[in-house]
Amino acid sequence: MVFDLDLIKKTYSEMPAKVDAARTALGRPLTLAEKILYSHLWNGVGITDFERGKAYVDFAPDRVAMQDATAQMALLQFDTTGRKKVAVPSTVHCDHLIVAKDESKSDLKKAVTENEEVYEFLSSISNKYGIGFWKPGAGIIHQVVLENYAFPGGMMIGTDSHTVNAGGLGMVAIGVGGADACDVMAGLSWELLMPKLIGVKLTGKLSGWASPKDVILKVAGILTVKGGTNAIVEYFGEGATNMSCTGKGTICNMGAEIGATTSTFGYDESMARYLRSTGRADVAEAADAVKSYLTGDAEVYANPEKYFDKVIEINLSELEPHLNGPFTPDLATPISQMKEAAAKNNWPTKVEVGLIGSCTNSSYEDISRAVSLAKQVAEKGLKTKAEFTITPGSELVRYTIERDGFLDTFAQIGATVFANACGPCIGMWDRMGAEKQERNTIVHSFNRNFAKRADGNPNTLAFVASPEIVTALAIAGDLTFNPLTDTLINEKGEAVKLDPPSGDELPTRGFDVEDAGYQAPAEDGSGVQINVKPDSKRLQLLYPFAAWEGTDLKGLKLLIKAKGKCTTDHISMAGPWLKFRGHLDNISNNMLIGAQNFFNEKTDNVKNQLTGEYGTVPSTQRAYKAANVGTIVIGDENYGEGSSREHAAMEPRHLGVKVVMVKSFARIHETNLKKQGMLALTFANKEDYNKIQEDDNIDVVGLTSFTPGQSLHVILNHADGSSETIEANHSYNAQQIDWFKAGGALNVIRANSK
Ligand code: MIC
Ligand code: SF4
Repeated sequence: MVFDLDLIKKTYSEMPAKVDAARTALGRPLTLAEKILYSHLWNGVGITDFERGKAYVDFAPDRVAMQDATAQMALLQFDTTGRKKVAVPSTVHCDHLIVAKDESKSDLKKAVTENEEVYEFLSSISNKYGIGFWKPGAGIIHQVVLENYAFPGGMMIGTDSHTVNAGGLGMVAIGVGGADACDVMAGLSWELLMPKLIGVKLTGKLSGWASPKDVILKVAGILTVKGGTNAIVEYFGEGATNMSCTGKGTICNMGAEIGATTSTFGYDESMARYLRSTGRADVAEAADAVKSYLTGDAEVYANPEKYFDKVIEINLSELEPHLNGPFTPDLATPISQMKEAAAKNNWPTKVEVGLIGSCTNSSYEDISRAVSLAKQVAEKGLKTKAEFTITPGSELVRYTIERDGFLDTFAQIGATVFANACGPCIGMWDRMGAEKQERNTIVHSFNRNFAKRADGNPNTLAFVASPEIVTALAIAGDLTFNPLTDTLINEKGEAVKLDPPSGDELPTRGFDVEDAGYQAPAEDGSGVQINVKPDSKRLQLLYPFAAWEGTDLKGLKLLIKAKGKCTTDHISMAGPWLKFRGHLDNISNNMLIGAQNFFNEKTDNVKNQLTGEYGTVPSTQRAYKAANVGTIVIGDENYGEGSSREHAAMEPRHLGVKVVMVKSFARIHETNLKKQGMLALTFANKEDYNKIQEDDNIDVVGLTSFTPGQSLHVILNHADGSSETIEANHSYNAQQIDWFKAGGALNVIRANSK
C-alpha cells in the first residue's frame, strides 16, 4: 500500500537542493548516508562538516514506527506532553505479545484475549493521536514498514533496534527508545551523535547456498557486537546491485547485532522492483526522478578509503554460508568448519528445531528458497529429522506463500506455521519441555541468540543462519551437516545430496492479501477517551521523575557489579515479562535479574549492604529505595547491547538507582539512560572496574559543575576505611545535562509546553 505519498514527494522535491548545498559546503563528494543525514537536518541547523563520532546534531526524521512492547511506554509518555496529534506520520504494530505455541490461528486468538487491555489501549491512543494501527496478526513491524512505508532517501526512527531493516529500501532508519520517539511525535528535533561511516564494498554475485544473510553473518564476525557502534554501515558495489531488496533488508536488519547506528544501500533497480510489486509504483517513479541523490557519489565508491572511516570488502562469489553462535551473534563459523568447531566446543550436534522467518528473514525470496529444499525431502525419499517452524513476517507474505502452495509443501515436512509475529524470536515461544532446561541445539534465521532468548532455557544453544541453511540442517537434524559437500542417507539407504536452493525474488503472480490488518486513525481524534484502570496489572500512567537534588551524589551503595555480557535482555528480560511493558512498577521486578554478580558469579543474587543479606536484585533495590539510599550499578563492556527497550533505563530510574558506570555502553541504551535522567558514566581507565568492591560506599563528585567534555570523579570508600578516587568520563552535551538536572527529558518538554 502507499501511505503518505505527499510526504515522500515533498522529501524528493527538496532533496536535490539540500544535497547540493551540503556537497558545496563540505567541498567533497558525499556518501549516501551523508546525503540522507544532511537533507534531514532540523530546520535552522547550518550545514558544516560535523565531526563524526563527536558532534551531536539535530535531525528531522520523516516518520516514526513503534511496536506494541515499546509503544506502550512511548505513548504513555506522549500522552503527558499535551499535544493533540503526532507531528510526523507514525504507526503502531502489534507483534511482540503473541505467544507461539500450537499454530497461528489458535495462538493469535489466545493472544487477542490475553492482551485485550493493551491492544485496546494502543488502538484507542493511536486513534486519538492520528497514528496508523496495525492489528495483531498483521505482521512484524519491520516487514510491515518495508512493505508499506520505507522509501529510498527517507529518514525514520522506530522504537525497536531492528528499525534499521528499512535500510534495505535505502533509508536511514534508526532504532531508539520510546522517549526519543515521543520527542519526534511531539514535533521536536531528534538528536544523534554524527555517526562514523563504514563502507562495505560487495563485489561478485551470490550463488548456490550463499545468501544475503551470510554477508551480515560474516560482517558480524569481522566487526563483532560492538564494531558498528556509532557508525552507519553503507553497502555498495556490483554485489549490492546484484542482490534483492529484501536481501538488503536482511543485511541491514542484523546491523543491529554489530551495534551499528544503522546500515543502508543506495537506490537501485532491485528497490524499484520491490516498490512496484508492493503496490508503490508511484514511489518508484518519484525516486527514479531523483535517483542520483539516492545513492552515494561515484567518486566515493571509486575511492572508498578516502571517504569512509573504515572499508571492508567482501567478494560474494566466494562467500561461504555461516552459522553464528551460540549465545552471541558475532561468533561466526563458516559451514565447512562447523564439524571441527562443534567438536572443539562440545556443542550438541543434534538439531532439535529449525525455525525460519521473523523480521529478519521472511521475504518471499527467503521462503521460496527454503521451500525448494523442503520439496526435495519427498523427491529424494528423505525424512526431516528436526522439528521445523515458520513465522511469516507479515500477512501479505503469509497470504501470498499460502496461495503459491509453499505452506502446503512445508506442511509435508511436518512444519508448524506460527502467527505473523515475533514469537520464538523474542522468547514468546511456549516450547514443550523447555522448563526441563536440557542442553540442546536449535538453528534459526532470526538475528539474536543471547541465552534464554528463544525459549527461556539457558541451555538452549541457538545458531543463526540463513533460512536455506536452517532448512537443510533441520532436514539433516545435524549441526555439522554441510549441504555443499555432504550427503544424507534416504529411506532406501541411498546417499543423496541436496540441490542448492533456488527461488523467486518476488512472486511472479504478484503479492496478494485479503485483510492486511490496518486500522486508519480518526480524522479528529480529540473525542477519543483513553482509559487506564488504576488497578490494571498491565498498564500504569507515568509520574514525572524527581529532579536532580542539586548536589554531588554521596554514599551510594553498590547494587551490582555486573560481570561480562550484560545486554538489555539481562537488564530487562523479555519473554514472560513483555506483558508488563506498559506498567513500570510491575516490570521493574525483572530489573537486572539476568546480570551476573561479579562477586559470587550468581544471577539475581546480590548483597544488601544495609542488612548484609543476599537477595534478588529487584527486592534489594526496593529495600534501598525504602530506606532512601541511592545506588550505583557497575557494568562491563558494551553494557546494554541489544534492544531499544527503554525499560532497561526506566526501571533503575524508578527504583532509585542513580548511576550506571561501565567500561562502555551500547548507543541506544546510553541515550535511554540520559533521557530518563540517569547518570551514565564510563571508566576513564577500564582497569578501575577491578577496584570496585562489594561493600563500597560510592560518591560521585563534580556534578555542580557538570560540563560537556569534562570528566567527573568517583570516590570509592571501601569497607576497610580506605578510599580511592577514580576518573569517570561521560558523553553528555549541554542539552543532555539539562535533562539530567530536570530529572529526565520529558520534564524538560513538559516545562517548555507550559
Ligand atoms: C528485540 O529484538 O530484542 C526486540 C524485542 O524487538 C527489541 C524491542 C523490545 O525489547 O521491545 C528491540 O530489538 O529493540
Ligand atoms: Fe520481533 Fe525478533 Fe524482529 Fe525483534 S528481532 S522485531 S523480536 S522478530
